[in-house]
Amino acid sequence: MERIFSGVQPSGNLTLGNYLGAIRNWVKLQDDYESIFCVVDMHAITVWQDPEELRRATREVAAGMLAAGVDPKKNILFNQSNVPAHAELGWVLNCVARLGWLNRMTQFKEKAGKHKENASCGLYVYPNLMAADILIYKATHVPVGDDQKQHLELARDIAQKFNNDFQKEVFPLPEPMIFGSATRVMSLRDGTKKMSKSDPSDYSRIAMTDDADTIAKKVRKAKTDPHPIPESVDGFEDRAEAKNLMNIYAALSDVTLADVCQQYGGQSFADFKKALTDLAVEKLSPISQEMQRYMADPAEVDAILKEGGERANAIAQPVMDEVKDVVGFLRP
Ligand code: AQP
Repeated sequence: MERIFSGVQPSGNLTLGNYLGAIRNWVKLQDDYESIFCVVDMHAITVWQDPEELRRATREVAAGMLAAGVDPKKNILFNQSNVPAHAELGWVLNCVARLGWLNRMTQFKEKAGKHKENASCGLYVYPNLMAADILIYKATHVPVGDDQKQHLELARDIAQKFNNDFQKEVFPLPEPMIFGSATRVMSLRDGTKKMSKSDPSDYSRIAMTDDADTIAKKVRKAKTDPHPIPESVDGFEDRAEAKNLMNIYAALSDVTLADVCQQYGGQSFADFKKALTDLAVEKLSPISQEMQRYMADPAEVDAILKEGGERANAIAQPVMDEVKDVVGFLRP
């Protein structure tokens, strides 16, 4: 059976972007693939995280995955720092990846911004650790949002260079899986920026834990434009915010953007926003209620993560041993 690896950082509250771009798709794939889902806490500390908040967010991201329908019996669900082989392989891959490759990564440029001298070294080599996350399980497929496509291509380059350098087919080249009409959910305040957990503005995102009133307020305040809703997908030129809201609607209702244009074309955004609010509340409330139930019982979440970590470790450790042998590390 082919194997999936994917992860989410506990770097804040889970967003609708994380749900539509990643977690929702995992649930659809879990019957057809052997799946390994990870709360990537080591990635989260590439920018400052308050330790208590990091622990809370780690449980919350796990709760979000469980509440969305990830089955911890069928799949492996764990937190990254609990399986040491991620860091071990990450170091080896730091020595395989080339500086020139990392210099092209747009996420580093966006996250480090104008102060890149002050960014952590971890933020810079983050894509190498992400490659290790995938390759340590010899995963064949990686379901991600569109924002992670470049990092996935890098993971393939790293796998290929490792195999070439050592003349051994150790790693399969992982395939990205990017689905649906919401592969990149954009900020509600700026349709050119992606919706992000770490955006300073709370109104830029819908969090998975938002209640109905908060969702309504955020959708009402979401930026649009004075024009009516276009009747076809050709009518979105220079209308990034309009397109984003309609894409979200399409994804939540499992129809195409063209269908939404047909349904709401010519109407005002005020009416459409009401419909979008109702739909978002209908789809997200059951998940957020279930998340709250898990968050009220941290011992249950911890037990799931612990068991998942043991199962992940059982796959990762032999691969790490293989890598050590191939690289020439003595295992006395
Ligand atoms: N806006 C988005 N639209 C579609 N997919 C998205 N993903 C994230 N944002 C969107 C997908 O969610 C998965 C987990 O992402 P991550 O937590 O590893 O990191 P990220 O992509 O950097 O997400 P955030 O929310 O923007 O986190 P911060 O603010 O900490 O950087 C990935 O599959 C990603 O594609």
